[in-house]
Amino acid sequence: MKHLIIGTAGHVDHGKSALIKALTGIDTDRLQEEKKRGISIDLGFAPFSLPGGRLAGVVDVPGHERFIHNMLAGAGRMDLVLLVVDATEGVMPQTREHLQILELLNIPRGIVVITKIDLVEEEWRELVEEEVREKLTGTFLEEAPLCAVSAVTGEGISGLKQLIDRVTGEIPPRDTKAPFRMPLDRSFSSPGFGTIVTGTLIQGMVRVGDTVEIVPPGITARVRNIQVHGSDLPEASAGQRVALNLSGMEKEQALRGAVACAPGYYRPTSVVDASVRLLSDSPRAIKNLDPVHFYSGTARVVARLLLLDREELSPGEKGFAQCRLERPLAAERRDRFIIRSYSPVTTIGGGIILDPFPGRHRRFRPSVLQQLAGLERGLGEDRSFVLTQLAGLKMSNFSRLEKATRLSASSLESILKEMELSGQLIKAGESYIGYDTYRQWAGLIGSELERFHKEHPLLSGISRARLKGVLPSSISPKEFDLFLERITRQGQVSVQGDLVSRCNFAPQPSPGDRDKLEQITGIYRQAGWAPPALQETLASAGVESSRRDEFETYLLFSGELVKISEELYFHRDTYREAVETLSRHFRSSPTLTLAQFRDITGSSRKIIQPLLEHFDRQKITRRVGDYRVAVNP
Ligand SMILES: Nc1nc2c(ncn2[C@@H]2O[C@H](COP(=O)(O)OP(=O)(O)O)[C@@H](O)[C@H]2O)c(=O)[nH]1
Ligand SMILES: [Mg+2]
Repeated sequence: MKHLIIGTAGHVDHGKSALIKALTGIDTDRLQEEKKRGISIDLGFAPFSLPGGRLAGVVDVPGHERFIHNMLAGAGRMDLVLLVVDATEGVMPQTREHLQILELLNIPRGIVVITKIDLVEEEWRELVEEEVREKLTGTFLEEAPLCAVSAVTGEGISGLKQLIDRVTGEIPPRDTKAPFRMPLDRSFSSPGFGTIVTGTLIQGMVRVGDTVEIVPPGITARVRNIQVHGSDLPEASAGQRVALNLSGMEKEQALRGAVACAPGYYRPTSVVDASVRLLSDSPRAIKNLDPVHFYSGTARVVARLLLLDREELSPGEKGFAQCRLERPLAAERRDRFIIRSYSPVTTIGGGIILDPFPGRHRRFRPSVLQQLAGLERGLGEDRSFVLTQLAGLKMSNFSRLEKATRLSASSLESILKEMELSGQLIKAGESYIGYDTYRQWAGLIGSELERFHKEHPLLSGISRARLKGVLPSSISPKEFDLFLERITRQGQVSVQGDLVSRCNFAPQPSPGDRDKLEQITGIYRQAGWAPPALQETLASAGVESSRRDEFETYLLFSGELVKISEELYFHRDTYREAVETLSRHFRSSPTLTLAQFRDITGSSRKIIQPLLEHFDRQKITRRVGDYRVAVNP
């Protein structure tokens, strides 16, 4: 079932409320004061059964300029607007202001309704229609259908109903799978029921028993009951006018301007980056940090605009601004807002939120402006937006991306899948990386490996921790491992335990290195049981100090030398001789003392003690008091 919201707009007394009464039978002027003064002050609501059988929610807005803030609270999320013009008066100031607001809020479609035709002659009516058409040229209603009616005689009303039915039939359904979101326009308490909040459900669904969060302030409450146009329902979905009976909160905790939403969906924000446009007939320019009234959803706050790309924003211009809000509100990328001058209060422009959680910016920073331009380009398109967010996060798992993009899990999932298939992003384990980041990182890793292998041709690889140092430090070791695993599959690198190398790399001593290596092993072979200190030997063979670790690693890795202790290295022949001597001894005797082994080998205590300790560590021997026994006789 598709639900939709129809709203009114137009100058005060042009017959909006009377029209809604003629269409729906409901008097939307519900406040006592409204009845007494005969004008609409606040929003009025009515259910509207369309001829085709669907039920629409109608939001009737006040026209009087003093109550534009109430009009704004209702106008935000209409599917269709009825722009009402009195046939006796034609287009008036609030007709124009409402039209500008509707345009800034990007209301998708409308019908122009000329009312009170019972009061004018046919000829006059045609003149008014012509005038209205002319004034709508260049606006979103330029091509809108136009209809003339009388709420008093009923003329034209049934034709208008048919027209509304036809136009709304073309409206695409709202996203009911997205997280629940409902800007509140009223809250009151009703004896015996507690707190009741009302609003237009703009996305998702809500069910009795759900926990919802009210932001701001960010408190949760349980939905005890749901009403849509006076009937109790078990659930409500996007496009409906909804009243929620909430348990666990006071009405003062849920004021107009707050949003009821799925818990955790919003964090209130008091700074947003936006693209801001001033109306070409705005009576004034905005200077940097000028205070303005800022209207978003049903919220209204005072904001100061930090103009990021110009000294001042002149009528007709568009620019980037960081809006610093006096009070926090719930905001989302793509939300439209209206700005009105601080005093006197008139509508001067509006904009689109590009980033609801920006960092602090300096003005005129090319990098900031570039980023905002990217966000703006991505507004109509979720894929590029996801990519921009991913580029900012570098590498991210699903839930972090979900938070950053505020897309519903289901739509994010399908976008990620599509982009993975088209190669725009790479999946590494459970993490996602934009393809550009991936390529950049793979390049960094590749050139680091080249550099390392060239500098240390004797080493079989670089340690993971050292290699990770070439990538941004924000990456966790786990993410780095996932990334490595992913590029390993690509066949560029290979990983052996802790060591990473270019694929198919094997240590390859240069002829010069080979000479030095032979010289060193020669010295050790000759020295036998009285080996020299390694560092000195390396130095005497001409190994520069920066490469001594590398030579040592290679000599040990290739098995030419065996490390007995930090200070003691044997040539492999001497080591084999030591192991053979040891096993020969144990064949004839179950125990061995240090002195015995020293005498058999003709070596010194300085050598034998570390050697036996080495055998203990290798689990070849085991120490028992003053002597040793074989672990595996
Ligand atoms: N004769 C006549 N009067 C109308 C018609 N529609 C509204 N009115 C009168 O115009 C006045 C303002 O109407 P209302 O609906 O309150 O205007 P709103 O401020 O736009 O909501 C009221 O006195 C209505 O009775 C109409 O079609 N014909
Ligand atoms: Mg009214």
